[in-house]
Amino acid sequence: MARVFSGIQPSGDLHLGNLLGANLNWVKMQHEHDSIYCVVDLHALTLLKDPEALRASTIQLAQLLIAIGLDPEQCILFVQSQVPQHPQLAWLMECTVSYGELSRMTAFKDKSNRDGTKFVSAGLFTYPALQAADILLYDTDLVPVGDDQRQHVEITRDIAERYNSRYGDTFVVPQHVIPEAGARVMDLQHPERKMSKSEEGAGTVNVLDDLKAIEKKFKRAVTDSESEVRFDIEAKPGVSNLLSILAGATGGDPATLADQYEQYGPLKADTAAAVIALLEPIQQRYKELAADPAETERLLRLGADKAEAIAEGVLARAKQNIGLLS
Ligand code: ATP
Ligand code: LTN
Repeated sequence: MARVFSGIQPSGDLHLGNLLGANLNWVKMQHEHDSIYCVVDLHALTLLKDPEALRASTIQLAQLLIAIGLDPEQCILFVQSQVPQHPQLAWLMECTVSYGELSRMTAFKDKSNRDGTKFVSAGLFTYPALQAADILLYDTDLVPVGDDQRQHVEITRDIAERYNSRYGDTFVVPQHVIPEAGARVMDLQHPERKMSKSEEGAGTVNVLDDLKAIEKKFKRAVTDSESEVRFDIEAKPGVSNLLSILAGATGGDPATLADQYEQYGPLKADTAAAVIALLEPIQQRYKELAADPAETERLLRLGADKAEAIAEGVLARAKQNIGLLS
């Protein structure tokens, strides 16, 4: 059975992009493969955080993932900092990746240049080494992510191949899994940029948003001055984004769905309705889980123990091959 691994940062509110780009695939894959999912709190430290807010976001994100459908009996769900092998292997990864390779990462360039980023931590720069450690620690075959993570999975493959050729066969070389619809959900107000946790506003649809507010956000979504409904990301980014969201939420194909609409109004209304139908039961389940954080913490601790049992063996192999004492 294939091994699946993916991670998500507790860096802000979970949004529709996360859901359609990654998390719904996680739910599906837990039934088909041997799946491990991680709330990557160490990655969230790359941008300055309030300690209490970080702790609360970590628990909340785990509860949201369970509410979406991750089942701790079907997959391993854990928090990165509770498995010490992650930062340990990350050092070996940092010594296997080059400064030049890390300098080419678009996520680093974007985040370090963003307005309001006063302090660019070294961790933001070496972030992909920790991500490579996350993935390689579990002999991972498949990494379900959104399109923006393509480059980070590529660099993980390069690191694994380099390590294997320098020190002998050590790591499985993983592949990304990117969904056909919803891999790149764009901001509803700025359809030229991706919906993002760190750029909230009227263009971001959060999983816990009030359902009426979601309807409004879709009604006000930016389209264009033509009136033709057509799937064409270059020429019609706003309309194409709505079609992708509708397809991602209903399991259809954006270009085929376009044929069913002649006007923007009904497309917006149907997309809002599909998203609300997707989110309403998630919000219900989340409310129940949120009432018992101690139970979530217990489940996460069990997950961390299961993850560590696997990570321990892979780290020992990596240390042995590179010449460290056991
Ligand atoms: P940040 O803005 O802080 O970088 P984020 O919203 O990009 O956060 P991450 O924790 O970095 O969220 O990503 C979690 C998963 O969600 C990743 O697999 C990522 O590819 C996916 N993802 C994030 N944003 C989108 C989006 N707009 N469309 C599709 N997938 C997305
Ligand atoms: N960098 C990713 C989060 C992440 C991840 C991972 C994804 C950290 N470790 C391992 C897949 C596999 C992000 O920002 N979305």
